[in-house]
Amino acid sequence: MNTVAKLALLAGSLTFAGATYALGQADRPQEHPPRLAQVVALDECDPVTFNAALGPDFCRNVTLGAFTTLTDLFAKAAAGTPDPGWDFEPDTVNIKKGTTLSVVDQGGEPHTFTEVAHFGGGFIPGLNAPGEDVVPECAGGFSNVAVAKTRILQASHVEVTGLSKGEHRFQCCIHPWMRVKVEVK
Ligand SMILES: [Cu+2]
Repeated sequence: MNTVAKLALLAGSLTFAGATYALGQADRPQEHPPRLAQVVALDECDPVTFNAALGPDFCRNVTLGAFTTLTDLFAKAAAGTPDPGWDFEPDTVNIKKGTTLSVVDQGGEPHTFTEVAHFGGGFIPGLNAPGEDVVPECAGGFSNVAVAKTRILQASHVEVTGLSKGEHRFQCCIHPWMRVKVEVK
């Protein structure tokens, strides 16, 4: 084979390889859909009052002037009208089995993303709705390893995998009005 023929053959196989690669890329979204769903935890903690009571750096300044003081947060919860600035978004997630749930804390303070059989109160009685008791999954607070493992710190995330088909409920064990329903199909 002369050099020209070898080069032509090489060029042909490179083109073929390139085409195969491109086809593989194009096919990927259908064959392997992105199995990741994101949930965001939000809050509007006031660094001055939170940190005075709970320690330096407990609440970090992330919102732009939209703060709720620690006293107001408790007062609103006790009145049965908890602060909507403390929130998981979205409230409902529909996923296929095998999807990883990534929960990121974009708020200023820690939260938990804890699976519960039934929504209810958290482990800080003063933040629960009137008459609401702590749910078993939140009992003991962070001294309970099972609860501590579901904690999400500021600017970090947790990943929830292996969810079975059906409906799952997650809530924050600190701010129990932060709730998410996950439907797995
Ligand atoms: Cu929370």
